[in-house]
Amino acid sequence: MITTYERLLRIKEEKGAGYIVLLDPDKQPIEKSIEISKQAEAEGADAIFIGGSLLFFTIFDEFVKQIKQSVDIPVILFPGNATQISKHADAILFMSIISGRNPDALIGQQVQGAPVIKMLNLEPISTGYMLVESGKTTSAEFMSNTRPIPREKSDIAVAHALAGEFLGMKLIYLEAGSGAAHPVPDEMIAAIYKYSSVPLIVGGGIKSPEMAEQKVKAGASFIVTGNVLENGLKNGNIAAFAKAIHR
Ligand code: 1GP
Repeated sequence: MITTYERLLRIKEEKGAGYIVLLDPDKQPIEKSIEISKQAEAEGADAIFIGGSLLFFTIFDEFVKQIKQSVDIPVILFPGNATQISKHADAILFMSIISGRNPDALIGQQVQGAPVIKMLNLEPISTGYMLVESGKTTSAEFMSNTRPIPREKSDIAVAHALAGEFLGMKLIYLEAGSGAAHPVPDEMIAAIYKYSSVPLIVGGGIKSPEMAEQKVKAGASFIVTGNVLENGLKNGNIAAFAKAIHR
């Protein structure tokens, strides 16, 4: 059977780049999240991510179960910490915040989560998570207690991405942070794309299909949006992003 990671690679292969919709369980009632998921699938999104830097939500497992029951596209966990694990997902981004120097975010939470993931038989996708400065302090930055990479320092970003690749990571996630004032700069994406062969996920502060298209042109393999849909979902919204992102 094909793994979720292989499904992601296939999406990139067939469509040039993939579009992923992020659901933060805290942001809206579960019914609304289900509605967003169904619309995402109907309008051409390729996968759903579920997670958040900090969750007040108490029925994470039930949330993931209900989203999984609502769609056929992959449902992938994007955990803020080791409590955000559910057997109902197709896979989990097994992330290390490689842009930071906080041992708990580099390996501590992973040690907490690994045995649970093993026991649940959940597919881990090794992901190097890189926070990039985005104009204001984001929840991801504050909660992870790490400093983001300066926006203008593409060379530093390239070195981190290469280190992630050489450590065997299967994805690099370039993150400006949810609700970022500025998304990850195109120049930084292009610089990493030039040197690294690992698929790049780019997210945080992407507010329009045009912006998403620019990121794909720069070298992003997957685009993630969260806030832009949660704040005002209209018919055709997701389709416009999918159209801009897909070849
Ligand atoms: C956050 O990359 C995601 O991890 C999405 O960010 O909510 O700003 O779209 P936004």
